Amino acid sequence: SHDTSSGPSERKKVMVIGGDGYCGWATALHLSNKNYEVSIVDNLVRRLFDHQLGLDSLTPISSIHNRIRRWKSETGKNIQLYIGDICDFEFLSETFESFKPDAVVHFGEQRSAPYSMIDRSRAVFTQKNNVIGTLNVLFAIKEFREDCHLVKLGTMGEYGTPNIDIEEGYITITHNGRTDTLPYPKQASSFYHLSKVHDSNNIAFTCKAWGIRATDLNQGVVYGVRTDETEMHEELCNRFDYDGVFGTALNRFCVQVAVGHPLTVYGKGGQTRGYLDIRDTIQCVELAIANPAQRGEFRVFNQFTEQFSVNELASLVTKAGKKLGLKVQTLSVPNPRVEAEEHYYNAKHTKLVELGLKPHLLSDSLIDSLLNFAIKFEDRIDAKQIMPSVFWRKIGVKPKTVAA
Ligand code: NAD
Ligand code: USQ
Repeated sequence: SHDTSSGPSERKKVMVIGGDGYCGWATALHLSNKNYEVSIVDNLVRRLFDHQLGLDSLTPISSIHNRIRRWKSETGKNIQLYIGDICDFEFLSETFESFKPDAVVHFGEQRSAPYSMIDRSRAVFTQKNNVIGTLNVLFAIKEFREDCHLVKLGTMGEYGTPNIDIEEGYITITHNGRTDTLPYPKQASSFYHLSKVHDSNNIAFTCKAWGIRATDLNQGVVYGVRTDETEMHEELCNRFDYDGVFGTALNRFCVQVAVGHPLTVYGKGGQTRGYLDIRDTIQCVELAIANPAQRGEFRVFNQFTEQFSVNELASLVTKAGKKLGLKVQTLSVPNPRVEAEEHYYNAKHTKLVELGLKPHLLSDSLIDSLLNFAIKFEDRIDAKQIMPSVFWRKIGVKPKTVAA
């Protein structure tokens, strides 16, 4: 329906929780550029993990305060900033009462599978942070903004790798002659991925019980770094993780090629996942916000554009590296994780396309530009951080400390 009442002073208000992170920063700027009224909520814990583990982003990143000041001076647009922990309900309540969001995009979780498998205390932190944070957001919506749309970042990893096609959230099953549409079975394979399953269950329940409107974006692995907004100025540059704890497959491979490190294929390399360009992350989130779920509806979208095995990614990066005259080798690393290394994988991903997603598919040119990007920051690469340092089978209760 056409809403004639909303003039420029009644822009849709979007609260981006986790807006200082990789996906959140790019999304916050994009929505602000698209004339949404944006606030960022973040406790900066991601920057603390780097300090504690001795890691750093490939790209130099400015403080959140300088980022927001720079955005204002480049575009004239304001982003409101709330620094705090969403697990603190009093803090979260104040942000809701002050900002009054029409939509909340929730990126604010501990998102690394290896981090959640370091030791007992990190496993417990991950599930406490993620599950309680999301519960608090649900309570805040119920208490202060019951019409607010929750757009929650989930993960394709909630489904695991079943030997049948993966549907978008629900599957229709006929059992003993009766038929029902049920939540798709979840088989997560780290304490992190499991935290997302627990979140999904809590969200689904509150949609039913309280009439919350929610969209769970089961996102695949994100790659890339530049977006139209982050490239406006070097102080707006996004973070780019390549280390064995926070770095994800394709981004890591590009950095490995840049420093002449062999590509770290874990195990047999047949592990297949859905992948997407960070420019599509921001597009998908915008589409979800522009087309909100109904009251009481728990919508699930599978958010990725193409699927690749680790071996396929390694060969694409090898080809691109050779084109640039680089020597590329592949190393078969004993798999630090417990996961299927050869399996069937066919996941549906049509709902976002139906809403208008125009995917940026992985092309030679993108890998070329990512490689050149990694080469540009070669001096900042710490090769010691590349090999995996967390092993699923070795997790113990003893706190694992990082020695200098
Ligand atoms: P990130 O770690 O770069 O960003 C997360 C941000 O949330 C950080 O800035 C962190 O400080 C903040 N945060 C964490 N806990 C918080 C809390 N309790 N209170 C306030 N702020 C908090 O992660 P990302 O790569 O941008 O991922 C964002 C979301 O997208 C996550 O939920 C992740 O599970 C999901 N996701 C990411 C990928 C990927 O490949 N990066 C893929 C699929 C899904
Ligand atoms: N892998 C390698 N070599 C590497 C790094 C990874 O072979 O150097 C393999 C892993 O074993 C795994 C696959 O590549 O089979 C993907 O691993 P990843 O580290 O790129 O991604 P993952 O741990 O699944 O987590 C990332 C994000 C997480 C998000 C998830 C989406 O960190 O927040 O939820 O991607 S998904 O994979 O769809 O669950």
